[in-house]
Amino acid sequence: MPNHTPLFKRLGLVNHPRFVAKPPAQPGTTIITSHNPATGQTLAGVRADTRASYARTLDTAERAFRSWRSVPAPVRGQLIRALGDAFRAHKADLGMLVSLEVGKIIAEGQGEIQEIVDIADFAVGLSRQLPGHVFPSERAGHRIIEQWLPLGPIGVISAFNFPAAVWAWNATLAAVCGNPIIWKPSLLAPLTALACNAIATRVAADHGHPDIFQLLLGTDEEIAKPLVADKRLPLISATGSTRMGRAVGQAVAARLGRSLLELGGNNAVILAPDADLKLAIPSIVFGAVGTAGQRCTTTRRLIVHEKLANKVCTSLVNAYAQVMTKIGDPTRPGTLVGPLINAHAVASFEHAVAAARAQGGTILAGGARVKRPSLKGGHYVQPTIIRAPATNKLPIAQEETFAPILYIFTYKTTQQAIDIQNSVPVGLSSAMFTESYRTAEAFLNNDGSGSDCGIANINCGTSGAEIGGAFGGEKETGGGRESGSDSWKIYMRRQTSTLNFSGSIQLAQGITFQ
Ligand code: UN1
Repeated sequence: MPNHTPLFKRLGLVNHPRFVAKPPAQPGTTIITSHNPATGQTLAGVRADTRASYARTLDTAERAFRSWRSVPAPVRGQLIRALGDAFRAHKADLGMLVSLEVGKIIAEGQGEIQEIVDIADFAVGLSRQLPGHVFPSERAGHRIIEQWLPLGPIGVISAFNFPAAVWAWNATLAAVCGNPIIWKPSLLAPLTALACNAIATRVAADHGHPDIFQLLLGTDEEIAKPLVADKRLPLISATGSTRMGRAVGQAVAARLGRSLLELGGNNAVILAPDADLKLAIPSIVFGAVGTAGQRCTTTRRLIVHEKLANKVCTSLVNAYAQVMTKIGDPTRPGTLVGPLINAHAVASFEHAVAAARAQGGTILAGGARVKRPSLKGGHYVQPTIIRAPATNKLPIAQEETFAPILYIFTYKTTQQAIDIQNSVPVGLSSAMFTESYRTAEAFLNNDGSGSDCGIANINCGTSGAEIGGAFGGEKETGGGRESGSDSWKIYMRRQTSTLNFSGSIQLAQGITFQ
């Protein structure tokens, strides 16, 4: 078994009071054990939080808020600048830890850390802006201004598939907005969370604010449920399944808190009859197979014009034949497809394939577990293509299965393609490949009749969004927006002020009251 101790040492894990090098075989709930999905072996463990440490964490966050909010925003930005530099310096090691813990190939593990560096850069710039508005008043000698104020401690719940970047989207923006962060990561990626949070805490301590990044690790009963219900957290940002988001959204709404939900996706690529297949095929393959199909933005459906269908199926089957030879240890250069996260994910994959078969789908590629002796213990499945029957009816494709399964549908008219694309309950990402301006505009139509997703791309796949745009989606994706654009506003409270410099009192709406 490879020795990961040097890596853990470089990341400051080995001497961390919560790190458990050799967790007991039956740890119960006091230690969260991390497993390598590529081998099934135990990596290490992290001591879980308790009700008592929960209470301390919340008290600390409240205290930290009172001092952090008074630091001028551009000075807060300097802390985030140092944080970005620290992640730059640890990019290779943290990327490797992500690969070990959740099975991403090296390039994607590092890409995830790069996303932290990118959002940190964005947040530093933002720290000099946080722009408010000035509005004309209807009263002479008056002005209306709007300013944005720190909100309070922010709860962040993140999923295993982006175990670092999604925390950073929230943490960097929330921090420049003047808020401390309490992070409840996935129990499937506790080491990545511990390492990232330790780096952030060290940088924050160097800047005199040791308590703005805190971690709470524990079960739903012990930690997540109390966190979501806690009135001291004005905002809960949660990324994960629609089922989880529904529970979080309802609990937060019950206390009239604010939630930012980034939930499931069932993302489609539409291939118009004039699509440039040199662009489309590699984009589809990366979108469907990258991260072993475990991104919210994974391409799960291909909606191809009937004229192109056979040709596209053949090209994809050929591309997948090559990809099949590159399934394996994600930490090895050259691997393109790593494992799924655990045995449960493999069972969901098998369930979806069986359902598709029973519903009349044809398996064009893959469809089974990978049973290579060298990959024993790992949760590997074959990237899979399933063509829907001629009726286009394949109910299983309505569901998000977190695995590399691509369902193929055909269409005749652009409207039909858009209708199929919009027919699922979620609405995160979407893409169309076309050389025609008119067809592209039908997809993006500003009357809202095109794609109903939060992301709609032309000649660019569904996954791998940059941090600069707002990220999130509609319908059962939850409606939240994270990362770029004006997503920062959710981490602040808005205040409208009317300023009277006229020297007299005038009432609005022309009211006289004497
Ligand atoms: C997610 O899967 O939760 O657009 C986030 C992408 C990445 C982020 C995905 N930048 O695929």
